[in-house]
Amino acid sequence: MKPNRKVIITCAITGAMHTPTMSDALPITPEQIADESLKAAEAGASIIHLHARDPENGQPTGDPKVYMKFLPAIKERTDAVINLTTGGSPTMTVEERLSAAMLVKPEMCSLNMGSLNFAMFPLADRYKTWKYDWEEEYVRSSDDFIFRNTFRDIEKIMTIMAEHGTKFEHECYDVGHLYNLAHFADRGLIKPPFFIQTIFGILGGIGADEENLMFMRSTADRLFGDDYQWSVLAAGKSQMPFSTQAALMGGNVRVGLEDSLFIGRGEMATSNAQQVEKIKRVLAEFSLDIATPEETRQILGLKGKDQVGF
Ligand code: KMH
Ligand code: ZN
Repeated sequence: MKPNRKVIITCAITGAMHTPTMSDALPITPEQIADESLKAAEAGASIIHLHARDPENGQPTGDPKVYMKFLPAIKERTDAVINLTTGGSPTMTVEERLSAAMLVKPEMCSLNMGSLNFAMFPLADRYKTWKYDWEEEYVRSSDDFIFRNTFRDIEKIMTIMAEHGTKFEHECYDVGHLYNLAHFADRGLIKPPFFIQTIFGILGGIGADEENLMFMRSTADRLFGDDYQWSVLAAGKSQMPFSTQAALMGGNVRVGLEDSLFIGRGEMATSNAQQVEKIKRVLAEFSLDIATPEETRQILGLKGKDQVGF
């Protein structure tokens, strides 16, 4: 891993796995998504990872028109790097997942590095009533969901987005996904430096155990040497402990309501910015400085805010 003195904080604002019933803080409308993004950026996040939701009912959508209701407002009011999902949601085809990113040509987008079971159905039993009709079935049906990211899918997203100069947040949910990235690098389809997001604690992916943190890190070191920046996200209650450990090991961190709705044990987060502020406080305790958006662009070799398509 390339040693990096400044810590890049990514904030994933809303995602597609949590549903409106699960937290009143989860942003749904374009106004809420823009507002949460700006506050997270002000709090210290230099990358904002974004999904879109139907403003009427919070259902995840890949519709570029919905993205365009909040992206320009975010771009206008912050220098933070905008990173669009290409993972979308369980109900979307790969084409739907890619359509907004193809249109807006962001500085960064996610690229999920392998197929896996991706489940949140155990959460369903926590709720007796739901805010919207679609939610319960959406959560429960994840016991039969395969998050499809075949080699062909990955190559397609990689090739199309690279033509737009977009760099990737390589989402690696298990150790094989690191080898998949190495495969594409060996074929010369993608060039370093890589921004590797190792992900822990998704039901279907590698568990949030410390040994796995070390294992993913040492495997990435073996495969990519100094040619990558390492970032860590962990789902739910592991979010802050894993971010802290990653930062102490020289890595970067991702927080945000996409990955965890909590701020402490049993305590719901009230905003994305609250999680950014918390990890920033932790980093400060260890004299770790955070990267500004410009420093982040430089570290990751991004094309620049003025080169996007929106
Ligand atoms: N929800 C995260 C665990 C994507 O947007 O492409 C992974 C993610 C996927 O952020
Ligand atoms: Zn995402």
